[in-house]
Amino acid sequence: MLTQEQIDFYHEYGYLGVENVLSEDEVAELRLVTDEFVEKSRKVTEHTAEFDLEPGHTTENPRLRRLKSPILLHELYRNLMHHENILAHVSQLIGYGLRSNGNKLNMKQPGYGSPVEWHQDWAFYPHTNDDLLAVGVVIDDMTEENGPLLVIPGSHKGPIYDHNLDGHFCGAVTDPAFSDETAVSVMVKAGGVTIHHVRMLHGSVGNMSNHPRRLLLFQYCAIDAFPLAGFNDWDSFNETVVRGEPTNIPRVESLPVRMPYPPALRTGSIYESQSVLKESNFGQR
Ligand SMILES: O=C(O)CCC(=O)C(=O)O
Repeated sequence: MLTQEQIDFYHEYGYLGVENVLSEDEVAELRLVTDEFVEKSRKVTEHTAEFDLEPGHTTENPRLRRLKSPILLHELYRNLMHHENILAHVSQLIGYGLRSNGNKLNMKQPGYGSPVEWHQDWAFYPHTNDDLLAVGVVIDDMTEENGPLLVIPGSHKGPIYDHNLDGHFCGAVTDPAFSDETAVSVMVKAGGVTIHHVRMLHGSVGNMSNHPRRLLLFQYCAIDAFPLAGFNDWDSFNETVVRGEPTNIPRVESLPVRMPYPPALRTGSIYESQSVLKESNFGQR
């Protein structure tokens, strides 16, 4: 369980790093299964519904950047989304009833792992209230060198920045007023988790170290948070319930919102959407 101090920290600053959520055996299994997918990616030469590839990916030298929906690919990932320790932490922060609105496994391999430009998840999927967060299961120790998750403490209480370029959503902050001067790294060891609020400004630089940095991300929403875009089918919506009873009564709060429209020119993953940026938004980093 999280301590009251950790809960207060999350509400004040919008993020947390929590150590020792998974056992060593669980982490070992996670690495093994994830390595198998890198092997499988040798068979593909272009992005697929399952795999997002780094530039330079080949059969001889596979460079798998992301598993797009790992819970559909392996029961280990599916079970982890329902892991008792993880759900206990999430419920302490956003309430008992939970849905999941996405999952992915980002791999930053040594020497070339791509950056993820500054963005706010809320710019991708605004809801009727902002009790949404992402849990990152840390598969490899995060270090300053291997592209740890970066956050801007307290930014979850601030504005939603412009994420459009040349009239289209691009999945990255483009607002010239944005500054990352107060950013911090969320340093967590393998087996721990990062947690960030849906409105948190976050990103990560490329991995220029000799060590991998893989992060399995689960997005959770309070069960009474309804998406402002992309809601189409009641039954499939309720299949995303992780715990608690579905409700047809959204909790509606007055919050800053930008819709992710007109839609991105490049789609398939955040890396693709952000690839239209003319230069990185990482400032001096
Ligand atoms: O992998 C990371 O460092 C950041 C992940 C993220 O924010 C995303 O994929 O949306």
